[in-house]
Amino acid sequence: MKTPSPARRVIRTVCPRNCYCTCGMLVTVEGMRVVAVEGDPENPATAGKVCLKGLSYVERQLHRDRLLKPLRRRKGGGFQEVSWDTALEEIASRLSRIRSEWGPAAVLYYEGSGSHGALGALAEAFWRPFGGPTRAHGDLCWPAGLEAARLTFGANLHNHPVLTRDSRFILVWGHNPAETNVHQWRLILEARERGAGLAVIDPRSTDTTDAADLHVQPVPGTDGALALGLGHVILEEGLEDRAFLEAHAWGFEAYRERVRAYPPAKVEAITGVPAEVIRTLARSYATVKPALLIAGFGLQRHSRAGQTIRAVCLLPALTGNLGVPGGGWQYANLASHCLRPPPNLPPEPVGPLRSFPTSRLGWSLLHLEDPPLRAAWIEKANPVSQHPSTARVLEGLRKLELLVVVDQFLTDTAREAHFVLPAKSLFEEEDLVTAYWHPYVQLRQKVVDPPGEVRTETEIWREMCLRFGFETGAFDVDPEERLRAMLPEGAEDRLEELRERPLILGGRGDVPWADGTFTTPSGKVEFTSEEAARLWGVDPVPDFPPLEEGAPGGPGEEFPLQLLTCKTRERIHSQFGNLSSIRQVERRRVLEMHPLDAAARGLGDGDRAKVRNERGSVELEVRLTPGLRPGVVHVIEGRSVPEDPWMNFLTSDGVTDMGWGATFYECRVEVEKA
Ligand SMILES: Nc1nc2c(c(=O)[nH]1)N[C@H]1C(S)=C(S)[C@@H](COP(=O)(O)OP(=O)(O)OC[C@H]3O[C@@H](n4cnc5c(=O)[nH]c(N)nc54)[C@H](O)[C@@H]3O)O[C@H]1N2
Ligand SMILES: Nc1nc2c(c(=O)[nH]1)N[C@H]1C(S)=C(S)[C@@H](COP(=O)(O)OP(=O)(O)OC[C@H]3O[C@@H](n4cnc5c(=O)[nH]c(N)nc54)[C@H](O)[C@@H]3O)O[C@H]1N2
Ligand code: SF4
Ligand SMILES: [Mo]
Repeated sequence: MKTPSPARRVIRTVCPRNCYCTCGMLVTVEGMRVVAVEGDPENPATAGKVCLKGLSYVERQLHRDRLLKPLRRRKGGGFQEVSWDTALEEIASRLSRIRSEWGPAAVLYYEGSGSHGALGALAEAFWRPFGGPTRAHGDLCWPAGLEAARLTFGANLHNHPVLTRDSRFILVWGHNPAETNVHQWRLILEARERGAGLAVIDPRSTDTTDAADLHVQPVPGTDGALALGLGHVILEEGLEDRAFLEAHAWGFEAYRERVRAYPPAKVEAITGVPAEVIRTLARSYATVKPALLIAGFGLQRHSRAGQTIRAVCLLPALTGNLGVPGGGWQYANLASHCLRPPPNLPPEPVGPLRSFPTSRLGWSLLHLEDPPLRAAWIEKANPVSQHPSTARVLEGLRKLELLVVVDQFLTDTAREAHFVLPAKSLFEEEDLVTAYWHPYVQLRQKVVDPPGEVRTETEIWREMCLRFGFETGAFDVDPEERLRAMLPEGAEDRLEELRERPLILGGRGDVPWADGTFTTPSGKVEFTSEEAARLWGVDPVPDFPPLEEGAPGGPGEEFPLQLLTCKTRERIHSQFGNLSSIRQVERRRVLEMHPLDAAARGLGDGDRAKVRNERGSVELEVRLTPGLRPGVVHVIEGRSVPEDPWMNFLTSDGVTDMGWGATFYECRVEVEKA
């Protein structure tokens, strides 16, 4: 056995990726080297396990591609290393000139989801006194569903994840937890071992659907109709929970009227799901108790997202599954989102501040006026890979006078920058991290110092403030005192405890709504929401307006196939794909296509094919995939290395009906031999 080095130590920290799990981790360090990562058994939801990506941090931490010094674009192309002073001086002087010539709104500040941590808010210490840059609102991910659930229940909360084990029937809808929430998957499998039924609604076959008793494959984007159809059967057969509805439903009669218009035969015509399957699913879900409905973010990446999630999330209320251990509605759990902003932030600038829906980034870079965007600062984001309508994003970024990107790697976005500033990793700064599936606040303890000349974003913003002569009060605080002050009122003295274990500090209980209190305007579950109509101009009762671009039979028959670009187990979006530990095991990017669709186009397994629409075209190898719903094609999203396809050249920069989300999965294409 190797003798442990005297400097060998194990430090508790947390994975800050945009991932449901937000795993607690124990990191072994020797000197300044991370030598092992394990799961933290103190986190009851993530139970001492991390995924392959978590394990791969050992490779990622000091990977040869990691940026260690600031880079400045060379005149003839390529980059040269420069000192921090040179980089920040030049950036500050160019930003300052643009601000005085065009005003602060000529600068875009955009922060993505690359790393979660409460200290990210320190960017405000610079941008507020700067006068307020243009920003993006909404996001690329989940906001339509968040808003739909908020309108219905008053908040986004769900049962403690471990209560999944007590479920007797689990309905997973537009979600692939076997890949995207591996801890939820572990709990679902435990419930299965204890006898729970599992139904999955997904147009694709996935590891999740492979384990189900019932796999339902609707036409993508038609789930609103399917949910209304299930409501129809449940009411027609008297399977609703009358006592719950009498006490807690608002606007129920209008909902009853609405679902009357969605009998199974009509829903079959819209969704492609046989009427008998709709009946079977409705009966299983409404009669086996407690039943848990888990809806994914994949369900709401189209323009009717909000109305769809409203229709889906009423089903647990209709069947009396809310406020019940083992039952419930799972979409997002914001119970841990209870932290306060960092102390001493300067006040917000007065006056209207400009922003645009995130998915419209490319368009906004190209077309915003008064003032046009002249500069952008992008951190924790890789929009050239991750935003829709890549052609517009690239063109928009290329016309900027100044693009600053803060990242660990030279990503597709960083390659477009005038300056690339090297970013810290998760191990290099102490921070607080919240989650969106489990209820724990965790301390991301610092594990090692940043390598090379890497600086934390906190230091970068402080330096920028100094260069502009702004107050640095938000930075001149002891880092531990700052984190203490960010804990919720009354919990300030619990920072030391967080070094030992994750804590529930939000105080919302393990089973929300067990007391029947809903924080909606009516105090009840809103089957009818006047607020939805007022804020978003939608029907107050969930309805099913067909997609603009999404569904076959609609306009655009020229592009008859629906393209989905979903997540994969081995990466988080554009992250991790550059690591050899990941590349050794991950699946290739291929065009998954139903054999019937392929045959109709003279394509066979392994052929090169061109996927195209009016926005762009991408070449890929065909993989015949009988498990797909015919009419649907799929390619894994996220671009980490040059050989990955650029799928977002094809996607549209549409905006969801609520919450300003993106419409990645409302994407029609045609495929032909390349
Ligand atoms: N390994 C890994 N885990 C991740 C991530 C990652 O990149 N990698 N990303 C994290 C993030 S940011 C997110 S947002 C989540 C997303 O996690 P999920 O909610 O699982 O989202 P998606 O993979 O987008 O879609 C899930 C499933 O929905 C199906 N689907 C697509 N359109 C429709 C539809 O119209 N109706 C129905 N019924 N199903 C549809 C897709 O075929 C897909 O299998 O995962 C998080 N976890
Ligand atoms: N076609 C298609 N496109 C999609 C989706 C889809 O389903 N299909 N899903 C969408 C969804 S759900 C999401 S959430 C978005 C995600 O979009 P992004 O948030 O842009 O995604 P990431 O690839 O995770 O990129 C974040 C970048 O952050 C960097 N980074 C990591 N840690 C740090 C840090 O501490 N500091 C700094 N400065 N940088 C850091 C990483 O190296 C990476 O380059 O993508 C969306 N795009
Ligand atoms: S990527 Fe997700 S599952 Fe993997 S270690 Fe991080 S939080 Fe856990
Ligand atoms: Mo996301």
